[in-house]
Amino acid sequence: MFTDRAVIHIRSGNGGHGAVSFRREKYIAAGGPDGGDGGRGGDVIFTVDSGLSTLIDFRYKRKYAAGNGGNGAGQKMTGKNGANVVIKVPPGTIVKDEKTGAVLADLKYPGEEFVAAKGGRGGKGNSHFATATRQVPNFAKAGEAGFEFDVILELKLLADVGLVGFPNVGKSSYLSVTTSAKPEIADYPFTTLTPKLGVVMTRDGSGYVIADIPGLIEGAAEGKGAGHRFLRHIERTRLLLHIIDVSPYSGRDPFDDFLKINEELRLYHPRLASRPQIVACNKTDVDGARERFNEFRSKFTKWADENCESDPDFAEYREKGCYRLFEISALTGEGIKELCDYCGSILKDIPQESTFEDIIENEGAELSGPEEEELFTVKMDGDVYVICGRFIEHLLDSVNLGDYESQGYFQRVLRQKGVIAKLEEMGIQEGDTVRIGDTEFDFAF
Ligand SMILES: Nc1nc2c(ncn2[C@@H]2O[C@H](COP(=O)(O)OP(=O)(O)OP(=O)(O)O)[C@@H](O)[C@H]2O)c(=O)[nH]1
Ligand SMILES: [Mg+2]
Repeated sequence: MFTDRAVIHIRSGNGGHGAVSFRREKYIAAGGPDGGDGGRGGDVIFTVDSGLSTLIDFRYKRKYAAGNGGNGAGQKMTGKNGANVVIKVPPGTIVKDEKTGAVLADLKYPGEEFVAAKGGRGGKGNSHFATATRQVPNFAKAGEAGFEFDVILELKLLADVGLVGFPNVGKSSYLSVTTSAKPEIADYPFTTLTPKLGVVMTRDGSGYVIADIPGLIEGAAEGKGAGHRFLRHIERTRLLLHIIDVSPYSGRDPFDDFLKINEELRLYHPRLASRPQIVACNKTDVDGARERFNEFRSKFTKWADENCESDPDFAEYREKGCYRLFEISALTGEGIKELCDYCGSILKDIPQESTFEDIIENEGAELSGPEEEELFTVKMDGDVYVICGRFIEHLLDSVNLGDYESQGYFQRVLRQKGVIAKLEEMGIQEGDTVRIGDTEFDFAF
């Protein structure tokens, strides 16, 4: 599968320093310490945005820094917390540590979040350090430094648009002029043997992925040629771009081509035939192509009108701009930009999640199965119950076990995720020792 990749630099904020200050008020002789705490540094957070499908944004912006916490001040004033930086990534993005190559997160679901670098904690002001014997604490704590490192983002690209059509109509040529992909192009059928992908940049700066699918022939749905395998790829795309050769060279009738390819799609899966489709007549630069295009247009329009009458779903599609006809030349570039932008605008109304969920459904065992099972594991180390799992270590990092409310939260999450049930199933008794990471505590739930 084709992967998109980007390396970016991230930095979480430093915690602010605690203040050294003493109360100064009229009529109060020796005021006590009143230095406030430093604010917390901002986190670097990745979040999954289903509106994105590529890592194209990271080619331009490579540095992401969260805000530093403000320093504490007198009168117990706490410094401001630094602002978090939230980095939006498309579903399916894997975040890796650039140095070690370790996978830090595998972000799949819209809305999912991952804190890649926590901001430093603010230092405590001197007001915390007064004791009975030390009434004038002349020190405060410095804020903790944030973290700074490079991460690799990797995305297995899912194609948004699938190019379909007869062999030799110019699908690879279209890919090569609209993206930076370099497919093989030649004047004979079946040049493209495996699907190729490329990222199209639209004028508004967003991107989408197109897949150049090897030419289909009649009988593909029955498994003729390698058609069946290619149809599986098309199944995953949100929009079909049907390319038709209107030059006299093809030796076939363009409208006949159009119907035949659609018939193959329908035979393979009725859902494919009703997938939004844009029709692009290519090679309009060739002599005689114009006449053939005009002929195609009148037959096509008649066909579309008839379909609208008999099928309300089709009418709705057409209203939304699907089955719109374009004239292009991949050779001269005519009509290409308009078509690219049009596909981009249509895609905005076709939800992304459904395609992604489809894939999880199809490849369920591979993608979602192990994730669920490996949420956490419990092992015995002598008498100690050892709980492992990335989520649980994150959880522990994010709570303060010395704090009553935090403890309550921690226990609730453990219960929700089934950790308590698992421990009980293993026969844990009150007072037994539980270990998570480096932290040990007594079981008391
Ligand atoms: N004149 C002209 N020739 C074109 C145009 N687009 C593609 N061609 C030529 O048509 C031939 C086939 O183009 P490809 O892009 O390889 O076609 P394909 O649909 O990918 O073909 P397969 O991979 O074999 O299915 C090549 O010789 C291209 O140079 C065009 O707009 N005008
Ligand atoms: Mg090709």
